Amino acid sequence: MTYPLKDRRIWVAGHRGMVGSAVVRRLESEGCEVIRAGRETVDLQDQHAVRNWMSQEKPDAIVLAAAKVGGILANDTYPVDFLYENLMIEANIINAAHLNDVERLLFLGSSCIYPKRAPQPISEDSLLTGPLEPTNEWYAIAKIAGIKLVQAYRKQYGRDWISAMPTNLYGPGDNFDLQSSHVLPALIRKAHEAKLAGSDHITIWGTGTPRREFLHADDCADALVFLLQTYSGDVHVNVGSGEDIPIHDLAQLVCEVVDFNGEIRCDTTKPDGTPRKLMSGDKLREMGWAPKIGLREGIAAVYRTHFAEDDPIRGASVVNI
Ligand code: GFB
Repeated sequence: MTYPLKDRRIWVAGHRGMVGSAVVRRLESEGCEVIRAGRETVDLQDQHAVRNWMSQEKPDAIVLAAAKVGGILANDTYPVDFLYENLMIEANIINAAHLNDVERLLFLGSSCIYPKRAPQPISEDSLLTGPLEPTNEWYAIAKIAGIKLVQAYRKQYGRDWISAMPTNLYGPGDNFDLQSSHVLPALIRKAHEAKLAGSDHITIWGTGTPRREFLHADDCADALVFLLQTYSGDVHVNVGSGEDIPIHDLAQLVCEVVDFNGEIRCDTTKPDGTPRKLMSGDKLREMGWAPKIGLREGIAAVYRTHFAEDDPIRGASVVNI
């Protein structure tokens, strides 16, 4: 199956977010027209506004990267926001895409959709086979609903739409707010600020024993464009690096990159979350895609981009739309 992007009009929903902006960069070489719509243009939580906007813009394809995202503490603290806002955004966009005959749609989920104790590495068929991780079950349920809605439109209306499940992502334009961010940007910022302050330690959340898989946003964007062009199937596709690392070792790696030599302390009043969520990348590898950016190299690039001249910390809001 091939879907040539040249001369197509592709809406990147969530174009300002870390993933959305990486997809916009990746599409630059495809000869397509990228449609952008900030929330000043259309409120994605307003069904009427989304239908009106879509009927005027009539994109040929949509990369649905708009979502309310955040780390473990934000997810655990704002369950209504993570469930309700993500349900509204995806339902409005997917339904309006159907009403406007959008040819291709790629829905973006997350690796937290899988059961807390799924056998590792986690394959796509582990979905809905066990209880979710409590700290982010609301976001997970919203994303599972999105996967199912895409499948429903394939089944009932023959829509050639697909879903992708990225692992924990990091990259340029990440959220560095220490309360709402994911672990990797938080550790980069903590090590950097400790170095500037001459502090003798940084404090990480939890025990440092959970393991996480990381993929650079530019690798993720490359995989998403690859799938948009080549994949058609009911089953969602995992997008990961295929390697995971204990959080404590990640903190050590970040300190090496930042050149901070202090102690790494653990605040065990904060949650660990799921012990591990390494995904199987076999399905995507068999299609011929593989990541290019190694973790150390990727962290160093993010550090240069956001902290080299000690940029003001871009504490992006929790809402990356
Ligand atoms: O990245 P993170 O916030 O989210 O946390 P999840 C990953 C691990 O890093 C957890 C630990 O065990 C955290 O306790 N950690 C250590 C820290 N220090 C820090 C810190 O300073 N900040 C943060 N944020 N974590 C998310 C889901 O789960 O995964 C989202 O909540 C999404 O919905 C995302 O699915 C991909 O990996 O635990």
